[in-house]
Amino acid sequence: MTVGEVDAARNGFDPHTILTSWDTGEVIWDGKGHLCREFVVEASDKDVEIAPGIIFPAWTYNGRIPGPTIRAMEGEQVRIIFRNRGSHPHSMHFHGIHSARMDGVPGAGDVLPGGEFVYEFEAKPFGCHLYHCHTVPLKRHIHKGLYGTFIVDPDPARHPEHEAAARSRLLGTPENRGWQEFVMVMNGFDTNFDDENEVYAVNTVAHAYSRRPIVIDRARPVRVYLVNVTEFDPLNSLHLHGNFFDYYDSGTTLTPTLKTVDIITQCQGQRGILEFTFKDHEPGHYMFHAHQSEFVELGWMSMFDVRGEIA
Ligand SMILES: [Cu+2]
Repeated sequence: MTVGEVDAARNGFDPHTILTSWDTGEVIWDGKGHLCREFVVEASDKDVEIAPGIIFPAWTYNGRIPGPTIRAMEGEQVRIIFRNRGSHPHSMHFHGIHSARMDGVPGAGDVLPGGEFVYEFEAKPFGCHLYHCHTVPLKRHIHKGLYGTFIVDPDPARHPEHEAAARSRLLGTPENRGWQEFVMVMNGFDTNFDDENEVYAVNTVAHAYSRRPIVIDRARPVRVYLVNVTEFDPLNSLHLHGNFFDYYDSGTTLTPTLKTVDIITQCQGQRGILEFTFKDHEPGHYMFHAHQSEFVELGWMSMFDVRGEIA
């Protein structure tokens, strides 16, 4: 494992906080008589400590990697005010259903340094999505840290056949509060610019969740929004120890697309939702990590600290 501590205060963010931080924006009137959920995102250059003593010259959304976890409900109008305070042109390209004008690609929402663009679209389809910079050269712009998770919660009223599942996914409901939800972005960092990663992580800081395990209440189920943005390697993966989970590919269904698996493999840009429980397990430290051993040694090793009384 890495030796020493990463200075979260200097980074301005802590991977443990990122796990459960949702940016739900602000609900405003859009000026045309409709309600709209508005977010503000700024790109900036920033040095980020990704492992003890290893400083990466990053580009960030809102000063953190991954950027804010933007969360809205299916059908809501979403407006993202994007300001580029960085030294290079950038954009926000959302995975979702929207018009070409709002796609955040060269010629449609890429923003020069000092500029601003407002992306506006309906939040759909429900699921676990992502956003990232789509300015060329793409692999450099993404890998520098310009990516984040975009969660669209299902609207239970639209899914009467799976209303209970939809309510459990919808932030703010009592059913949702029964769950322990975490966002995990699998990423890597090429510190010497040779097109290979020297450091791997979930939510940026190598070994953050093995040095300080994620505390789990065994009585409550766990839901992980898992996104792979790792550049330069074709695949990344998550393997859970001592347990199995159900998986919802892209999160766009309310019934699992894979049942009872203990590894999920994702290409870059792939993502999905994992659901599992430790209710019948004894308390203890349960590992989860990439099943590529190289990634494990270079930072992608994590631990759940399952707590609770045994009946
Ligand atoms: Cu960019």
